[in-house]
Amino acid sequence: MTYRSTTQCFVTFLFTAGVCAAGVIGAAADRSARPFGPEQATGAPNTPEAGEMPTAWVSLTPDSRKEWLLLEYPKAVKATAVRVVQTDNPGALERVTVFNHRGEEIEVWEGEDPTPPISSMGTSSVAVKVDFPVQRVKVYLDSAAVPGSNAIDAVGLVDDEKKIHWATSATASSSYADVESVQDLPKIPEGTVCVAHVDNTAEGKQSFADTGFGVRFTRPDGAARLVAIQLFCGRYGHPQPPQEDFHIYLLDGDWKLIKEWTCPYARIARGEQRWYTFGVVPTDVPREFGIGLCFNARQTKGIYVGVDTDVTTSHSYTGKPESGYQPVEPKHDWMVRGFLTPAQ
Ligand SMILES: [Ca+2]
Ligand SMILES: [Ca+2]
Ligand SMILES: [Ca+2]
Repeated sequence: MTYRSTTQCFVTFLFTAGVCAAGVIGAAADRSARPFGPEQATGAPNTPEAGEMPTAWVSLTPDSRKEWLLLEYPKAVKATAVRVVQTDNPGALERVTVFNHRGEEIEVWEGEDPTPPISSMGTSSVAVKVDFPVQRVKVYLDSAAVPGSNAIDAVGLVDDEKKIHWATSATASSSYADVESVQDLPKIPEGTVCVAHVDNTAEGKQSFADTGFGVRFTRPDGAARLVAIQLFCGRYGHPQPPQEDFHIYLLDGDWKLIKEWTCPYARIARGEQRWYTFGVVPTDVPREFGIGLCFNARQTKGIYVGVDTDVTTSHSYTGKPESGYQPVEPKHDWMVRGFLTPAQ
């Protein structure tokens, strides 16, 4: 699991857009674009180095599913190639399609990414052989096959005069730009129903380096939307919190990701464990749902989650959305609660 702090990226990123090669046609990079959004794949390449840079598109989750990026160009051209500029964990490109004037999708390439996964970055060029002008291109990534975020900085459309056109708009299967941070709440929101298995006393505490926490809940009758979560936890490690976020997941009954939220590590005080209440963007939940947590803990930084052994049966799991969840044993539950409101 990779972790990134949007704030940190803003601070450290040096903007180098506007440096375009001769013969390049198309839009300049959209400076109002959201970090990591599909719009970051429009315009000419503007990501100066490999890594998690906000000037490239990154999917919502690093490895949990297949992803795609659909690009629109300023005009239809006689296309000869598509160039996919990959700036983090390349090698996941598995298919490229184009669209004819009737909107039909035509596959032009499928196979092994010309840029191998061992590269830090690279441009994959695939030939286009179609007898109609091209204005839309779709690239497909087998994200799960290449660990980490498979960032795409730009996608060039090469015409029969070898001019490269850059996209002016883009949409994607998902985007890390859609991750939202949770809000600190001073108290439990009024009019909510609590879903919980645990009491107020922790008989233990747990931290995981390479996996995360999951708790299953059943939505009560009349409650529909998750609006807040509560964690009984405390931070450990260096006194200064790391400049990164931990992750909170809303999962369905099959542990598939519905929504992800981030929370800065700094919101959790070092030392003694206590309840923290966080507001989330209200989100409808299925009858059976899960709440997941992932902290990317190390010896120097981590968060202990309270363990309640005073439960009649376990509802808790270890795992991560991309690798699945396994039930805990012996009997205990992670100290996590959810708060729901009726449907609007
Ligand atoms: Ca991936
Ligand atoms: Ca870009
Ligand atoms: Ca207890």
